Amino acid sequence: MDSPFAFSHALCRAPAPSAVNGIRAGGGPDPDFETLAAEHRAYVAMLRELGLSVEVLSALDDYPDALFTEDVALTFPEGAILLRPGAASRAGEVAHVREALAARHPVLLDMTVGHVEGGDVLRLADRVIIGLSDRTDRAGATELSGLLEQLGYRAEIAETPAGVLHFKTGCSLIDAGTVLAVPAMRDCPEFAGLEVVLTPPGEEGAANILRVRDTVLIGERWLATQALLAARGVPFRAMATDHIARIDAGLSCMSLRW
Ligand code: CIR
Repeated sequence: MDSPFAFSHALCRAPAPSAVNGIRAGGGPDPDFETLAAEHRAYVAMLRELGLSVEVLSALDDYPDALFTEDVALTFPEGAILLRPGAASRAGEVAHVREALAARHPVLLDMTVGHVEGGDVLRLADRVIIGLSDRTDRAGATELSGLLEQLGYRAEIAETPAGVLHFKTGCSLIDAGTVLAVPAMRDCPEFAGLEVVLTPPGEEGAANILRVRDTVLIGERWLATQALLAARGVPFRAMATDHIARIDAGLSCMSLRW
């Protein structure tokens, strides 16, 4: 199996003005569309700077959350899998990535039952963890495990703590052997064999980092977590994410990578 970070391609989607109405669990201020769009452009530019070939699909105003391409498919060098998002308002997004993925992936598999969103799927070096959540159910996770096996990946099904939107809202890989996790996920049994580094107090929102090749992307406001990465000698780039975060998203959500 390849490194989980050795990406050469990414698929993104430009935000539509309706993105300000994206799903969000809590209250808080609305995102400002121009600022959110600027955050998205900077993200795409950063992926390109890190050497990826990035395709940016056109905005879909009927789907406020469609810029979060990570949730509607899984992509690997061996092929791609179209998912079934658990959020009803997001189900229709899947059809809009099919063509782009079919053009790039000779093997394209479909889920047929249950629900899985890509934010609940964490790829490790030797396996894939599928977190059950309000968006991902056991029927979907079980079917997805079989589809992953067809692509040569072993899957494990895990629990996501209540109140955490997606599994990867609460954890991400720093490197192949180290996971950054919120304290509520410290004892996740599927992390056995990995070093678990906890987000510093008050920085639970930092857990959704994105490692691309040798560089970790992290939200710019998470200074204590950045210090932690610096102390470990991990190269990182700080990104503006405040307005994306107002609709419950972080750095992994805005792309599919392979
Ligand atoms: C949603 O609730 O579906 C969007 N507002 C945020 C999706 C974030 N995606 C992710 O964590 N992978």
